[in-house]
Amino acid sequence: MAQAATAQKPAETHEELTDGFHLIIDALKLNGVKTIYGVPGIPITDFGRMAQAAGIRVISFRHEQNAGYAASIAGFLTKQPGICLTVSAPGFLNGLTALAHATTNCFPMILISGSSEREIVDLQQGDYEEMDQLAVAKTMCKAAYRVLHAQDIGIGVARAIRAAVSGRPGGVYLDLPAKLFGQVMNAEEGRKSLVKVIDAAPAQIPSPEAVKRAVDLFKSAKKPLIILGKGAAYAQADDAIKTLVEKTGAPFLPMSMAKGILPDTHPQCAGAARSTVLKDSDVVLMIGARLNWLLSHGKGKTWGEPHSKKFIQIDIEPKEMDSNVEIAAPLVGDIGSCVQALLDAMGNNPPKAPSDWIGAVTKKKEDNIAKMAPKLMNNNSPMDYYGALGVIREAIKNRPDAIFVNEGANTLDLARGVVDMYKPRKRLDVGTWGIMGIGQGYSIAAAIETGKQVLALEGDSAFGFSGMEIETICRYKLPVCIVIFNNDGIYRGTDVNTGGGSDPATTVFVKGARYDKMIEAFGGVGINATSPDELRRAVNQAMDSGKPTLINAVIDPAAGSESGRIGNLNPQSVLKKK
Ligand code: ADP
Ligand code: TZD
Ligand code: MG
Repeated sequence: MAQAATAQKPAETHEELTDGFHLIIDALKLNGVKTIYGVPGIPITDFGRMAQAAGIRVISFRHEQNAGYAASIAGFLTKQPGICLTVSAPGFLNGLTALAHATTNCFPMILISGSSEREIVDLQQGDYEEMDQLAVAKTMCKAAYRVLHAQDIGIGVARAIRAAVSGRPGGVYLDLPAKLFGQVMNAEEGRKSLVKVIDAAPAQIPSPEAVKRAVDLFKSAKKPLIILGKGAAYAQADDAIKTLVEKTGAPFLPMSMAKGILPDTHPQCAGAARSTVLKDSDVVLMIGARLNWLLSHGKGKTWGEPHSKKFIQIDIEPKEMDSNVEIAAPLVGDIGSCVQALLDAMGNNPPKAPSDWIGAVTKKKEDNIAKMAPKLMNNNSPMDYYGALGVIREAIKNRPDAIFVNEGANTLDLARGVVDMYKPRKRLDVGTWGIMGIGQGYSIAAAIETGKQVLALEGDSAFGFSGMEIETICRYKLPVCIVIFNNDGIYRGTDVNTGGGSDPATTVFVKGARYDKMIEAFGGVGINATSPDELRRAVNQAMDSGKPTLINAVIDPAAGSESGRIGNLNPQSVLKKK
């Protein structure tokens, strides 16, 4: 509120004035916004400067997409909307992928873009960076608003915040035309026009009938399974979830970003017996996870005999129920309230998972873990994925507070299985779309929002999507250690161009590239690691020092498989086989 400008009108009125710039900053600060991620330029350069001067941390990126990913994951980590700020048309479009990504992943985020003059845009008269941004954004987010008058800034910001975090969280677009920033109004009127959002994401209590239905069904289970999704991680209901899991004794399966709500080393964790629990369970309680492609839509071979199981689903979004298969016991509400309601209804007599089922799952899991163990201990050079992942796994075990960012194909799928997480919201990855490019944006936001060390494990292709942001990491001196699993390409570095021309295959990169040299250009630490022992030393050095570090981990170019673990999703040409 101290931001109201003190500019004075001509002497006779002495009216205290404020303007759009200050009102937007005041509205954001009033609602607890501490950080803005963005890229400056017309018409928001001065806005960024003034926000910084007013005590908001303004992190300047090299590309809006990465700033957008940073904002999206800030939203996931904090339950407050992450803010991304861009210029008009091209900057806005660069941020839009991240806005859509936030919406798809149910992360609260607000993309704020400056835009050009409405009168010119609407008559298509060719303004500087002209585009009807509001119309474009609408299809990609939960809500989209434009503010035309300074006196509406308070309401505009409040609506954007509430839309982003209430119900199922998602991306919101806020369009701010250039003229708005300079609009002047009476400072006192301006202060009164601001809105502090009260109870932005109200608890949503499930109905007692729905709770009873869910408990009765869960009690009938002979082979219960609890699936935790990233909605459960987002909800920050960690204690209630842990109590529910432990009281029922049921095996639990964490989806990728739900790893660590309970430790992966927990006796009930069925991560290493995934196929078995999906196939053989009879009642499945889903907490903040969707039956989308990541769970084979709840049907097919993965899930065993047709109609062999019943689902209980906890979700804040009523439309999620029956989206892929019938949900026998829908529990609509927020996860904290729903899990607590289940606990209350179970009281001192919770259903206990039968011991033969627990025994079968535990046996399967121990067999799989034992099979994997020797692979992770090899010291081959060049490294295969397992030898290198053994080192990463150990690094997170030794530093369970570190945030682990992960993208790639093999580098993602194998790491997900191997690297145990011990605490909630420590694993951040490609999410619902399997999107490449989140690496540096996520790392930057994770370091800034949590103050913790970040370990980012990225395929050489994945890294390339946001590689330039290593300059941002060095500029802000962030404790980020990037490990690139460099196998000379996408999935593998050994493909050849079967057409026989001189162009390389479409999936390979320059052989023996030294990504570690790139960060040296910005004063960071670059290390080349050719064996697990070297990689271990390098990771320890980086994480002890907290200095921006990029480790080029040389992986055998032949070690990976096409599309990692999801090669089956590639369409096949019948003609190819002729
Ligand atoms: P995963 O990819 O880990 O399986 P999804 O992103 O598919 O997870 O699912 C997350 C689900 O969690 C979404 O359907 C979303 O509506 C839901 N969700 C998010 N936050 C909450 C909350 N606080 N309470 C209830 N459901 C939530
Ligand atoms: N573009 C975007 C935005 N997201 C994508 N998922 C892809 C393209 C396609 N893609 C994948 O699904 S994984 C991947 C691409 C390009 C890169 C895999 O190579 P990598 O990992 O070097 O990162 P591995 O270890 O070599 O498999
Ligand atoms: Mg690769």
